[in-house]
Amino acid sequence: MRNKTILRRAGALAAVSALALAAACSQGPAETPETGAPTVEEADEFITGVEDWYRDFGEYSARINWVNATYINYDTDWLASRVAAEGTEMGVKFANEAKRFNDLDLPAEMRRKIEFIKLGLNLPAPEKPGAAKELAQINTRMASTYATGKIELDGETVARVDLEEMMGTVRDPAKLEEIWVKWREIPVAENDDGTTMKEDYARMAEIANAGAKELGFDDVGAMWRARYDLPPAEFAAETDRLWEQVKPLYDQLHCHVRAKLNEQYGDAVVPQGEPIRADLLGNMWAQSWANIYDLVAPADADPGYDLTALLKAQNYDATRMVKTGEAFFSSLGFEPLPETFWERSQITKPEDREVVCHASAWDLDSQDDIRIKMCTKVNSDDFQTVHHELGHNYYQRAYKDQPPLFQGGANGGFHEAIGDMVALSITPDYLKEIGLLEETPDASKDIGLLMAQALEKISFMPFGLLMDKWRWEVFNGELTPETYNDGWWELREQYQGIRPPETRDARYFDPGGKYHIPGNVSYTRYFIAHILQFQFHKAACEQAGWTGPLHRCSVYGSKAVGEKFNAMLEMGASKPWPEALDAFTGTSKMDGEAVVEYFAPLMEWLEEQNEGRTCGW
Ligand code: X8Z
Ligand code: ZN
Repeated sequence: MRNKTILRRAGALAAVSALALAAACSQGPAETPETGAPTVEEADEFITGVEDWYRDFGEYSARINWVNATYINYDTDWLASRVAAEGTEMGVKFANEAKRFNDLDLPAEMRRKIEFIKLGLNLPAPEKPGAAKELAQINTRMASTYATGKIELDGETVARVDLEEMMGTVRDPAKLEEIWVKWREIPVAENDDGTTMKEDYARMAEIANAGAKELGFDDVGAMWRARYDLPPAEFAAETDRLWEQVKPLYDQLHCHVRAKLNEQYGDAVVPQGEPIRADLLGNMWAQSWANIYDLVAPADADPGYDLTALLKAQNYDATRMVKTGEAFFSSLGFEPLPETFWERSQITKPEDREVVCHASAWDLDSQDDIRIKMCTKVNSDDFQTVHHELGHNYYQRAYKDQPPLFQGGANGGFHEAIGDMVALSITPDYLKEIGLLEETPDASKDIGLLMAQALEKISFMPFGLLMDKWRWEVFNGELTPETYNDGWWELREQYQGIRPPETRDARYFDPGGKYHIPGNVSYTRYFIAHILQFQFHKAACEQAGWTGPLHRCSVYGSKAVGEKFNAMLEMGASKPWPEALDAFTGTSKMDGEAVVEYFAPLMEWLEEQNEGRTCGW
């Protein structure tokens, strides 16, 4: 997601440098701030300068990036690249200036801001002239290549969103393989200037790593891991601990899904005891398997309805899906979205120009100009995504009165978990209440409901974890361009138990087929979010007085939950995340137990189904 959090932070930092310079000049020639012993007053002045500039440059940068993402052409790429370079240059200067206050005893809030200034850039560049510009050009080119790459199928150019959708509906393995393979030609195809995304990626890693080292980090990966209020190594261990908690569930799901796909496609296509072919799981990246529900759930365990079919039957269009999402937040007590949201959002794909279709949420002015950018399709996947994106927008609005450096999620995972938590309340009772469903299925359908949810959420978890494990290995030098692809498939096999439909030699750059790799959006946030959203959901259900099974709980309409939720959202990034977590859930520890509890009945069912099967790969 090229969302505001990243853009604005980079931009804001950049702007401050110039401000600091102006202030230094007006103070006269006495003593340069760099040489004198730093004081708390100087730190305060420095932070104020950074934040002032942040406000101004952040909005400027966000508006350019919005125009670029919703109208990709030579000129908007030029502008986006220019503003990114400016932001990086300034951000690096500020991060270096901030080091001056490293040993100064500061009040907690100021210390936190100084640390944020040092960590603010998503990808730093070295101070060497030209480095930030080259980095920005590379990143803009990678993002555009990903968004606009053309793919032909049966003699016609097919829109990328249509190909994504086809991965969920086509059931012919040969066709699936064809789409899957063609999608992955883009990252190794030559751009107009003869470069490829793969080469660009390698150069990006080189420049950004040099930048990270200059700022005192081991590499970019260490810098990304440092954003979680923990030493980087401890954070990595924490993600592994959470994965171990949910892995038994994944292993059982994998075993069952493989057995059912084997029934569908036969031994030649889905051999038992081996990793599953990645193109058969209903999704371009095998990150969510919800679209193969019909293939893997027994007939007597259907969820009682098909949400895509219900939306279509009731003639929902994209805007109505967003209005429905808004209504959920309103039921919790949140103010309606501003009129400008509806005027300025991109809710469906414009036909007359190139755009970034990957969904994102934006906060253009750090106040009320919030928007989403999607190429929404009327289906269950996008109904979820609408709630996901709105979660970002409501979070952004809730923390708008925080100082600029604290306008962000408690950590990246929180930002990704807000809308998802709300979407966990899309239960049969809720669908009935809003008129989408006539009759709610009885308890005999629970395994079906849980299966549908597990195919969405549990299948995601190893993917959510390995994306950054791969990047951590790229940034720390363990992987080189020659081993990028092998390293990718090793992780895909190890964590997800999947394999490519054909041999993928070192020439390929399959990670580049996933938006967040050319977009440089860190991904551990989504893994964390998949744990957190269940913790939030459980806490919310308890606050609402729910005593039944978690998967049947909807907090729709609960003002009490909304109030407490808002209290956490309003904090933004002002406090270490354990405090934000505690404010809403009463615990300061991330914990996969809520996931385990939610899926307990399914786990039992899967273990029965898998009896006598050979699981694992
Ligand atoms: O990128 C997203 C959101 C935007 S922040 C649509 N997600 C990840 C993905 O699509 O890979 C949400 C789930 C994971
Ligand atoms: Zn998101």
